[in-house]
Amino acid sequence: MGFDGLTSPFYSGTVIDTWGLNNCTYLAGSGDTNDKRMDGSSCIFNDCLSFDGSNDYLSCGSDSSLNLTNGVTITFWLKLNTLPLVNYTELVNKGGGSDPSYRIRVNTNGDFYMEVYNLAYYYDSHNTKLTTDTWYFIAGTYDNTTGQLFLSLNSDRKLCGSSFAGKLSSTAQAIVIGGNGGRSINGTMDEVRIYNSAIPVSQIQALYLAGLEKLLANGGITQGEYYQRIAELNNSVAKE
Ligand SMILES: [Ca+2]
Ligand SMILES: [Ca+2]
Repeated sequence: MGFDGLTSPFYSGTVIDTWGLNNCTYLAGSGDTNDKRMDGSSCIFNDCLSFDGSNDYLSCGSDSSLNLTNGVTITFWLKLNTLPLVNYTELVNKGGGSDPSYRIRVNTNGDFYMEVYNLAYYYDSHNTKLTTDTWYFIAGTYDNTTGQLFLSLNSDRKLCGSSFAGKLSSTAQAIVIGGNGGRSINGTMDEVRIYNSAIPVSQIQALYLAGLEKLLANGGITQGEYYQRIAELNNSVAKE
C-alpha cells in the first residue's frame, strides 16, 4: 500500500490496496479537514499519509486474505513528529483485545515491538528506541515453521524469539494502520506492506536500500547520513 494517487486535499475516504482485497478507509476524526496527503521530499515513494495524533487511522477491513496463519511480514516507513501520548499505540495491528493475531506497536518512550498470538502473546521490542523527525524502515517477520520472530530497524535486525510455536490465530477484527482511533501516531507513514510469509532478510534489505535511494534523491536525508546508513547496511549484509 503505497498511498499513491490520492488527490489533494485528502482528509477522509478510500486508500487503495494494491492487492485489491483490502482497501482502507482513512478516518481523521470529526471536524479534522487537514490535508493528509503529502508528497515529494515529505515521503519515500511518491505520496504518503500524515497522521495528526488525534483519531487519525486507516481501517482496512477484515478480508480473510489477512488471516496469515502460517507466517507474516510487516514492512513500512515511519517518521514520527512526536512520540506517542499513550503506550500500545498502533502502527499496524490485525486484531486486538481477546481476539488478536499480529501487530507492531510503539510506546511513549519510543520502544517499539512486534507481537504475534497463538493461544498466548509472543512479543519483544527492538533494542533501539524510535525518536522523532527521522525516517525509519521497520520490518517484522514471523515464520511458524521455525518459530522465529525478527524485528528490523533500518538495517539492524534483531532475533526476538525462536521458541514460539504454531500457526497464528485468525481474527475477524479489522486491520488498522497508524492508530485505532484512541491510540494514534503523530507522524507520517509510507509504503506499508504485509506479506503472507516471513520474507528473506535479503528482500528486507533490498526494500530498505530502495527507500534509502529515494530518500537521498528527494532530499529527505543528507548525503552524509545516506553514506552512514549504507555502511551500516553493508555491515549487516556481511553478518547475515
Ligand atoms: Ca508512497
Ligand atoms: Ca485528527
